Amino acid sequence: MTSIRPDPADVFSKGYICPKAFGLQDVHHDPDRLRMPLKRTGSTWEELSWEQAFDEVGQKLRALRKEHGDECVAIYQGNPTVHNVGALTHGQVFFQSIKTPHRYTAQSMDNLPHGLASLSMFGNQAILPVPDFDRSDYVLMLGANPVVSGGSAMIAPNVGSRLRGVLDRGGAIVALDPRRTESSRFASEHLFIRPGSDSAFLLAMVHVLFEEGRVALGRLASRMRGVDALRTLSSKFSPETVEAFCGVDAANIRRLAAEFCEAKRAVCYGRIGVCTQRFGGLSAWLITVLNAISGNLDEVGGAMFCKAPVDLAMLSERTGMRGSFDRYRSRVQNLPEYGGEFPVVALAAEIETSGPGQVRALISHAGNPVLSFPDSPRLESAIPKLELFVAIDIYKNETTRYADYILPPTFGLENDHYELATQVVSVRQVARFSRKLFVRGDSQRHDWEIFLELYRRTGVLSSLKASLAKRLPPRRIVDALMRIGPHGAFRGGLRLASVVGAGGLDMGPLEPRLEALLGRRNIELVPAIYAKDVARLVSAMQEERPGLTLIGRRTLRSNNSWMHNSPQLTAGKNRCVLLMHPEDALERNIDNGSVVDVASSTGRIAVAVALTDDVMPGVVSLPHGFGHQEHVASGLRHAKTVAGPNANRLTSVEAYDRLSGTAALSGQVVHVSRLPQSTED
Ligand SMILES: Nc1nc2c(c(=O)[nH]1)N[C@H]1C(S)=C(S)[C@@H](COP(=O)(O)OP(=O)(O)OC[C@H]3O[C@@H](n4cnc5c(=O)[nH]c(N)nc54)[C@H](O)[C@@H]3O)O[C@H]1N2
Ligand SMILES: Nc1nc2c(c(=O)[nH]1)N[C@H]1C(S)=C(S)[C@@H](COP(=O)(O)OP(=O)(O)OC[C@H]3O[C@@H](n4cnc5c(=O)[nH]c(N)nc54)[C@H](O)[C@@H]3O)O[C@H]1N2
Ligand SMILES: [Mo]
Repeated sequence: MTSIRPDPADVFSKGYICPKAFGLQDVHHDPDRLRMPLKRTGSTWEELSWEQAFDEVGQKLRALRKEHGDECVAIYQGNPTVHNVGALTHGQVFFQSIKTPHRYTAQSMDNLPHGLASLSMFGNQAILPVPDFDRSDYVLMLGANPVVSGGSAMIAPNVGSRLRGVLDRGGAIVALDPRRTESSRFASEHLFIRPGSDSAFLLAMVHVLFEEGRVALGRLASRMRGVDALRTLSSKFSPETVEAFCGVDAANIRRLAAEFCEAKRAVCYGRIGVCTQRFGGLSAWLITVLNAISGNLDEVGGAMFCKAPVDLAMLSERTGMRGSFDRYRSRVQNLPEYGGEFPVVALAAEIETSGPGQVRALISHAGNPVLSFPDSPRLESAIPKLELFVAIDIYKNETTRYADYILPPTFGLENDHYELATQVVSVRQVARFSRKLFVRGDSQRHDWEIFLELYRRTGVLSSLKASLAKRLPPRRIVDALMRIGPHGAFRGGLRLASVVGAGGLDMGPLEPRLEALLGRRNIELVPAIYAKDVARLVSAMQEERPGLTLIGRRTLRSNNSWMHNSPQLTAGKNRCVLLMHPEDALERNIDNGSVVDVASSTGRIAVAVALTDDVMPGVVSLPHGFGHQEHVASGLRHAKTVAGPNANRLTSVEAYDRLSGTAALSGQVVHVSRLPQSTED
């Protein structure tokens, strides 16, 4: 691989490329990348043949299952599994065939509240709204920074130019964020909002819509239930009642409500900032409520539903697998199940606490929980208590260094690529498939091949089924699903070969489709779980919260915790700094650039501070995914030279949305003080 360049002919990106993509070259050639299975005995590592590794892992898993039952096995599926087509087509089988409640994925520190809102309001967690930015006249954006993140729960290349398009059309973008972000700079207006207060702000918006007679249900009026309940629920939340809690003036809330309703096509979009907080469930629900009662649900320029080539929403309707919530609860903390998984905040205690149902084995696929989980040091100290830890990962990193076995798959351009999961939230109906550019070596295995072999050796899949599945590589499954999908008839039949042949296909902008997905179901505006949770918000509004509030930050050249071994992506200045408002610094006698002590209820770190009025007074911001230097036993030789502490030393597993179980990574109370040494410098 000599260079990576954007492709101007690409139907979707049109020549836009994310800076992280350049880092793929470094990962591809990375001498630290693992290519053969590793086995750890104490602190020594030994390379194994695949045959032997599968044999040993299979045997150990079988023995554990026999002795303690399936529920002693926990599985974590990390973020990259969402972008790995084989992990989705084949990985899920393992996930489902081992009868354990201990399934964990990154979504419980990410988008779970959005899925829960869809499940509760539309009856299906896969019916996910996507903001139709390209045709909207008014975008109200909360807790998202798509110019840096590349868009999330919304797939749109070159978000910056799309946002600029809204303003060029004479529209407006209002960003509500405790930090004036890179995306806020594309907005016509940015307002600070106090972390964790979005649900109160949104209830006040709803309140004004009712009070001023602006509620307009539009085309879907006859399908909506609970309008009166919503009016009653929001009646206590006048803008004047919430302004102090939110840090947004009542007059501004009233004005925004009016603007939102007066715009021809408006959409409210909220992302991780509204999800990974104390009231993630309420906030995600209220975003869809606001879109619904302003007549912007399933309408052009509003919150729409993508008819993806592989139509996972419709497939889940047809198969009746619409998702679930709270069918059962976790053993130790009594946390609700969602879609057959427990929230990640439950895992450490489930390993630590003995008794029937204790987690004794962990299979981690494409995850780095020792950096990415809330209170990650606690998980780190729980991991050695496991009887077996198997990691499927390309690196020996901060987490996998604790594994008994690391099974390293092929990576990136050695794989066929299709965005099976995220295409459902694409802002256009596109089909793009990238053939692998490098043929894997004989001694390498794809993620999906590793899964199949594990199922077989563990005894969850018969040899016959495993060998049949082996003849069905991910691309064949994608092809079959495309043919039966909604575009199967597009230009004489959409199939993988036609997509590949054309270099990708664009089948146009989003089209209204919610009624087809809902079938006979209605839209529940006020599902009981939310009505009940509002009481918790009311009491939080009276609380005093001393100290500063910590929020996160994503940086353009980081990808959560795992691309810092790329020299290209980590060149230049230290990006893992604590942003602090000058007023807060003055009060604490803290100078720009000095190293400060940051303490929370769970841990403390030392970090360099950068003063800026881009953060709200009372709020400090620190990116996650760093902390490599603290882990000398990791095999990431370059990452270990990258500065920056692990933000998740500060986040607590006790901080989660009581409704959904989603980790509250944002909104942790911290105390920041000058370090004695920094005076001497
Ligand atoms: N404080 C704080 N913490 C956060 C967040 C935050 O905003 N603030 N964000 C949260 C969010 S949204 C997420 S999604 C999580 C992410 O956290 P994780 O799910 O733990 O994912 P990553 O940190 O991205 O680590 C990915 C791992 O996958 C490996 N990998 C990469 N590609 C492949 C592949 O193709 N196959 C395999 N088998 N392995 C691969 C990498 O080596 C790495 O070990 O972090 C969460 N943690
Ligand atoms: N470059 C880069 N891109 C990424 C990633 C990465 O690590 N680096 N990670 C990927 C992943 S896994 C994900 S899930 C997506 C996430 O995509 P986004 O959700 O767009 O991610 P963030 O940049 O974390 O944006 C969250 C915003 O919420 C704000 N915020 C924090 N707390 C609150 C609050 O209580 N209320 C409000 N209103 N705002 C708040 C933060 O200041 C921040 O601006 O990004 C993906 N893209
Ligand atoms: Mo994420």
